[in-house]
Parts: sequence; C-alpha cells; structure tokens
Amino acid sequence: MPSSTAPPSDGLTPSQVADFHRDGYLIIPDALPPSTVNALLAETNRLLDALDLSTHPLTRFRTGGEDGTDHVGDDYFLTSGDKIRFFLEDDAFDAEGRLTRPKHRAVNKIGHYLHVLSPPFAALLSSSSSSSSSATSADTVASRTSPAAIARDLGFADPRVLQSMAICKNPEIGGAVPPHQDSTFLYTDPPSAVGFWYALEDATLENGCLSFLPGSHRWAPVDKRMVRKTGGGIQMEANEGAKFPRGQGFGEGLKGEESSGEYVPGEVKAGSLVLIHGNLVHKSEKNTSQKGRIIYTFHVIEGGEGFKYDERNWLQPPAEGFTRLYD
Ligand SMILES: O=C(O)CCC(=O)C(=O)O
Repeated sequence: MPSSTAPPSDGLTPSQVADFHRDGYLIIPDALPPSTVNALLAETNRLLDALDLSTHPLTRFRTGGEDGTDHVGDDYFLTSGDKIRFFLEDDAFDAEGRLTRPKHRAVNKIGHYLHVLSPPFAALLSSSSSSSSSATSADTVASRTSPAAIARDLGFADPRVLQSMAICKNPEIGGAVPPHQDSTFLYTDPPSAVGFWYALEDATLENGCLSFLPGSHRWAPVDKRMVRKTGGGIQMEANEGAKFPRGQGFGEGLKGEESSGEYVPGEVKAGSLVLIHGNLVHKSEKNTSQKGRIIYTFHVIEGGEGFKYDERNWLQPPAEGFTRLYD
C-alpha cells in the first residue's frame, strides 16, 4: 500500500510524488492533527443540528450504479454547487417513503460549497504546518500539509477547488459508492481532477473504507461523462474529449495492465489525507457496521491555460468562479 509518513514540508516529498504517479493515489497519515479533526467533526455536527427536515425536499443521494442511470439530479442537487445542502441516505427510508432514522443518522452527504461557506472547512484550504496548532475556531484550523503546496508539487498551474462534501457513511445504512473515476463528474479537457479526501473518523473494511485499483489512472480512459440533460436532470454520455491527462504517457496502449488489477483497500486512521487521481478507478462499500465513517473531501481541477471546464458538467461555476487555491 503506498502509504508513507507525514512529509517534512507542507507539500509532498519527491518519493510521495513518484508514488502518486505510479499508483494514482497516495495516503498521507497524520495530515491533520487531532485538534483539527475534532474541529471539523464539530462543524459537521453543527451543520447537521441546523438541518430542518420540515422544509427539506427529502432528496436522496443516489449514485445511479455502474451506468449512472438514476443518479440524483433534481434541482436541489443541481443548484447545490454554491450552497450547503443535505442529501439523504436511500436506506434511511422505508418502503412507503417515510424516514426511519433521526436526521443525524439519515444524511449521506453535505455539499457542495463547504470550502467557502463553512469557516472551519474554508480555513483548511489555507492551512499549513505554520498555522496555529490549537484548532478551536475557523482561523486556527491547522494542518500538517498545505493543499496549495501539494497542488504545486503535483504540477498544478492554477488549481481551482470545487465540490466539497462531508460524507457521513452512517452506521448500518451508509451507501456503497460503485467503481468510478472522479473526472467522469468533474470533466476538464484534458482531464485534470484530483480528489483530496480527509478521514475525520477511522475508515476500515467494516465501515466502508475506500479501495483503489492501483495504476488504473494510467490505463483507464475517461470514456464516459455525467452531463446535464437539456430538459433537466443528468445522464451518462460517451466522452468525445481527451480521455487521459496530457503528456504523461498514459493511455489505452497500457490497457493490458487491467487484467492484473485487483482492488486494494485503503484503511486509514482519522486525520489521514488520501489524494486520488481523477482517472483512478476507486469505490467504497456499504457501511453495515455500527460505527460511522465521516470524511471530508474536495476536488481540484486545473484552471490554467489549455484546460476547458465542460459547460455540461453537473456542477457549474458560481458567479465568482471556482475557488483559487493559490494566492
Ligand atoms: O467516501 C467515499 O466513500 C467515496 C468518495 C469518493 O469516491 C469520491 O469522493 O470520489
């Protein structure tokens, strides 16, 4: 498993960069100190406390399975890119459509503008090891890594942050996420997405940790895309644009590697950061255990010259544009 000790700097060591390019993902243990993990969990719970189900459209988060049909795509979802909204767990409802869990146990995810609208999550974007180490308020959220320094080490010229989410994976009902590539959803031409995924609670085989098909970012093309339909809603469609990042020697010529691919589970402790290449095939299983698994994730795409964010992606930029990671 390509995990390594916390980097000596705010960014990545050359060997971590090499691991990421080889495997398509990288686990960085202890990226967040316990005080920051606690502050972000407290913020997640504060948001859940504020959820008013009496005015909520009861939108459920559905991944739509392998082919994406039946992926959540109502207006509440499609207009959530610059808001904090709550998507409920399918299995939190009975056959008659009644909620069977208290709200704190019924939410699948909270998204998709936490990195701007929630002060503690926003502070994480500008955090670094030189931030204060007592994470008791938004402006003291500390991290042992800096997202901007990591993006720089991965070669981003103008990284833009989008689609931030707290994913709850509640005990007993937290839904599985089927195999997917993040660039299917956040497509730029050529592909450039990288996921930053922070465990706020331990993620284990029992409660639905991530698992990865190592190296699949080198041979798995982004050959389909989740797009907005003209009449409303979303659907999967063949990708007519570039299917691999440019200039890295990746491509379908390497596809023979696929047969040797086996999923590798990424069990991690709270505070770990997992970086995920946008072409990497990954998934997570249903949480059938009694233990929750709250994580926080955001994605970064290249906003620099030569990269086009697709106007049919489900998530469209807010009026102010996608959030710059560099000052
Ligand atoms: O946290 C999970 O279970 C899935 C997250 C994921 O696959 C993603 O953010 O791309």
